[in-house]
Amino acid sequence: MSEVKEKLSSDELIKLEDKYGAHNYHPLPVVLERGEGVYVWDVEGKKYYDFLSAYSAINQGHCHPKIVGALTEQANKLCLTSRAFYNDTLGVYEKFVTEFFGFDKVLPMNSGAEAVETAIKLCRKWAYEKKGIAEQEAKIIVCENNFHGRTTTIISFSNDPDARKNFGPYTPGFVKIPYNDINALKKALNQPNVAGFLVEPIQGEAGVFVPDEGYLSQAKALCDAKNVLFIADEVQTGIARTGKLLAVEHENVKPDLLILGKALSGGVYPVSAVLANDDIMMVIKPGQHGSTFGGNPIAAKVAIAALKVIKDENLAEKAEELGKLFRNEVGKLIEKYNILKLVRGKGLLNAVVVNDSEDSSTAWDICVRLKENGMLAKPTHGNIIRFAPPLVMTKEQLLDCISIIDKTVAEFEK
Ligand code: IF1
Repeated sequence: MSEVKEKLSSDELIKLEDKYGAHNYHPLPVVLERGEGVYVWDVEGKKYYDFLSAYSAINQGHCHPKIVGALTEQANKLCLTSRAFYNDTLGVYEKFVTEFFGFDKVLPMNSGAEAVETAIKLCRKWAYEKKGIAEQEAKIIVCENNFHGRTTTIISFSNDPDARKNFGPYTPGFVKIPYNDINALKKALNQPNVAGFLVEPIQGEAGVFVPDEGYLSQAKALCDAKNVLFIADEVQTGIARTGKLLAVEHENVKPDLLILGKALSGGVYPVSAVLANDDIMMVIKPGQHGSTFGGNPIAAKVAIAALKVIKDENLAEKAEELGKLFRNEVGKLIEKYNILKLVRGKGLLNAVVVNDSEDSSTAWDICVRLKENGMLAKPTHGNIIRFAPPLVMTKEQLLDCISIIDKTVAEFEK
C-alpha cells in the first residue's frame, strides 16, 4: 500500500478524493483543515468565514470547546455499550433532552435520515395500533420539493429527479401535496387512512422557502381535527437556527413527533432524535427498533453540551437579531445590483436568489468568487445561494461578510 506523504496540497487532496472516493458530491474547490467558531482554514492556511455551517449542523460554531470537551472526556471513559446493556449517560441525556423540548420520551438515533425513518415507523405503528387504520394501509402526507434525507424510503417521496432516479422500486404509502397550501392539506386529510403529515417548517434544500404566516398552526389544527400526527422535521431548522429553539415555535405549534439532528451535536458527532409523548412513543416495544450507535455515551454527552451552549449563549435570540440585520443589509445590495433578485429566510437560515436562469452557473460562479474573497457559501438549487453562518457570529463579522458579498457581486454586475 503506497504511503501518503505528510503535508498534501489542496490539489493533491482533491485528486485523492477523486481517485479513491465515490463521486456523490461536487464540492466547492476548497480543502479545509481547521475550524474555530465562524472561521475555517484551508490546507494552505487561507482563512474563510463559514456561511454554510455544514448545512446548519454547526450552529454553535466550529469545534466549540465545551462540546469538544464533552466528546473527549467521554471518549476517554466509555465510547459505546450498544443498547444490550444500560450505561451511566443515556438516562441522564434522555431526561435532559425531553425536558429541554417538552416531551415525555426520546428515541435516540444517529443521522437525520435515520430519525426521519424512525418517525415514519412510529407514525405507521401508531396508526395501526392506536388509530385503528387497517395494516399496510397507512398514508403519510408529504410536501412537494421536500428534503428529508437520502434513504430509499425517503427518496421514494421526493420529487427531485437526482435524488430518486434509478433507485426504485419505491416505498408506497405517501401522498404528495404542494407546500404552503392549506387547502391542499385539508383535501388530502379527507382521504381515508391518513396517519401523519411530515413537513419541514421551512423548506431548506428547496431554497429556504418560508411558508405563509399561519400555515403551520392551521396545518396542526387540521391534523388534530383528523387525529393525524403532525411530524415536524427540524433537522435543519431546529436548534435555534431560525431565531427560535424550534422553527415551529414561531407559530406556537407543538408537533406530535419532533425530528432533530445536525446541530443537536453542534456538528461534533452524528446525533439525531425523535421526541414524542407516551401515547405515541410507547407503541415501540423492545426489539422493534434501534441502532448500534443510537444514544451512545459520546452522543449523549455531546448533545447535552451542545444544547447547553444554545441556551447559555442565547443563540436563538442572536440568530433572530443577526438574521434581521443580514436580510436588511442584503436588501440594500438588491437595490444596488441587478444580479441579486431577492433574499428570504428566518433567523440565520437565509437564501439569496440570483437574477439569472435556474440552469445558469452564475450562483456557483458567485460562490467560487466568494471563496476567493474569504467566505464560503454554496448554491442549494440552480440560482439560489443559501447563507447560514454559525449562530455565534458577531455583528461586526456579519457586516464584514456583507462587504465581501457586496465586493463579490459587483464583479458580476452586467
Ligand atoms: C446531503 C441537502 C440540506 C435535512 C432535513 C433530514 C435530513 C436533512 C430537513 C437528513 C439533511 C443535509 C443532507 C446533506 C446536505 C444537507 C441538505 F442539501 F441535502 F438538502 F441541509 F438542505 N431533514 N440535509 O436538511 O439528515 O441524514 O443528512 O443527517 O445529503 O448532502 P442527514
